[in-house]
Amino acid sequence: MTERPTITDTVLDAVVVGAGFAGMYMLHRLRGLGFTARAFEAGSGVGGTWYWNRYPGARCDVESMQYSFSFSEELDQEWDWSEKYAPQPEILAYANHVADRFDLRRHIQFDTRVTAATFDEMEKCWTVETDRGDKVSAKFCIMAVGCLSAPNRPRFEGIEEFGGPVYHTGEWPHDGVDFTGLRVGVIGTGSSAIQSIPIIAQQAAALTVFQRTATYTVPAWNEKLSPEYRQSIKAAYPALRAKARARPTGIFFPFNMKPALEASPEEREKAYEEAWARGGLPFLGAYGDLLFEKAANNTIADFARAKIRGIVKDPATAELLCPDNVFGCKRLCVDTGYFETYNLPHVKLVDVSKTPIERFTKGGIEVNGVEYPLDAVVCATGFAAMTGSFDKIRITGRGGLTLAEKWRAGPRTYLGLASSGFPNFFTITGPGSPSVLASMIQSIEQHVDWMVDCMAHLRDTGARSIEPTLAAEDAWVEHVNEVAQVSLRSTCSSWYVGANIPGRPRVFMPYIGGFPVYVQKCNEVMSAGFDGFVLDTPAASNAEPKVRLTERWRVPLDIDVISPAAVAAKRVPVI
Ligand code: N01
Repeated sequence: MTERPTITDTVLDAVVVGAGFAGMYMLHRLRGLGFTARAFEAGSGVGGTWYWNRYPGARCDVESMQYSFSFSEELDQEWDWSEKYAPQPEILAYANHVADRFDLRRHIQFDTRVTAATFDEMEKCWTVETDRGDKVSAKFCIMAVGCLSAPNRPRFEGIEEFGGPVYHTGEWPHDGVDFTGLRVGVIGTGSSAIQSIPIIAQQAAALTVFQRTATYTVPAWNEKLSPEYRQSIKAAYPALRAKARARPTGIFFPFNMKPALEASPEEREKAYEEAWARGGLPFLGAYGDLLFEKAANNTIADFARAKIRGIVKDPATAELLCPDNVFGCKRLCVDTGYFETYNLPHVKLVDVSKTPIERFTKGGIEVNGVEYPLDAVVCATGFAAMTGSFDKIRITGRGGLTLAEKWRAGPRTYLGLASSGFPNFFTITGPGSPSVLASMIQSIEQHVDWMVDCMAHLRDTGARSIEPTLAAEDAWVEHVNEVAQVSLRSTCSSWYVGANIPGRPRVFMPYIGGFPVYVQKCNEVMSAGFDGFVLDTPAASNAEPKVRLTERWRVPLDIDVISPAAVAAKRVPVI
């Protein structure tokens, strides 16, 4: 960490908390419209998720040609992704390239964690404080803290007595870890575990996986991208981006809207085999009713379990690995050689669903009276999703209300953009927006463009503040809940509902109604002069909002996938 003077007398238009993809793009847009802004970032570099998650095998599960910024045609053309699913180092290199290319670093204070943000009702501005003693004032406070960035470290008894190192996948050492010759334990079987287990198994002398819930995972069939393929995408990049924006997930891939229950068993088997052969998250797009009808979901779940039984040679291990919950209810995983890893003689699976991990001992982990000897442990135990990073900062709005108090029974926002009682406070990919159910980078860009147009409108009109009305927020929260109930996604104990961590309120946090439907709503709110928001505007001003950045989000729905009937019935298939 480099020495630097404390910043105490700065007055800015905006403070941005975080310099991942969200914070970087926000800085870029703010600077472009002449706002003064500074980002505070806890890490020593840009990249957010891709800065922290350096565990072995970390890579994206959205195809790289679509997992990138879309705002700059030059950026699209000059960057070359090497693989279908980009590995973490390459995504981090891309983030660094963006920071350099758009000259963002000089607006970022690294190695600095924001500890408090307090709204001054008289001055209508935020005071933001950091763990390095900085205290700056800004009209707008923008949270770019990410959805999966507060690691969940369960409090296992005896963990401090364990003789070896304990790692968390979300805070991986920058120098890497050499597991050669070690007996390694991995706790958890979510996406991070599923990606890292096959790689750790290649190094470790023995690998023991502690599984609480078995996971559905689909092969990635990752491969190198040829220059010809890259060129074919680049030749029509804007068209691909436009098609992606019109999709429920903000990602373009083949999708079949026909119901699984209307197909014969033979037709279904063929469709699932073909979708499995394509691999990845689009597997869930094999039929249109899979996340709405339990009987339809059973057909794809049976297919996936048969695949596991076909791959894993030991029948008892195969049965343990077969999930019994709704397929795709928890976030679907995408793997390379995950189930095959359990055929290796030095890899063991331990069920901790009925008998949880009792304690760490000096030499290992104890479950049900049995000690498993270990030299190192990897906690792939996930995150306090969506709200965890907000909880770490004391955020105080009007009347001394803290965000933690307001969100005690679950997050409450209007459109996931802002929260009543917290004027001039924006939440990029906040709870109540599609965020993790859509391509994160698309979600980030749409949110930032909307927010910066909104801030520019305040500047145009001389307005001092904006915040949602309680009525608009309540109606939106109700809608988010109502739509969630339609999907089978709301039925299991996933991090989407906060159920991965004991004591968190059970609320479906992201908006599942589909990215384009959501974007339409944001556009309508802006066109109607920020309907559902209260602006503290001078009486003389009734200027209409000028659309500067949000124009590119005015795309039609993709009728093949999102028919008006599907939207009316709130059955928009989000993968
Ligand atoms: O975390 P998770 P993750 N004792 O919460 C288990 C994104 N991501 O880091 O299911 C024992 O999914 C827990 O068990 P259970 C992606 O959106 C993307 O893997 O709660 N076990 C679960 O098995 C993903 O969904 C990519 O019963 C305990 C595991 O730990 C999200 O991040 C890659 C436990 C946690 O799984 C989070 O993924 C990686 C305990 N006390 C992540 N506590 C890609 O782009 C928790 N567990 C590919």
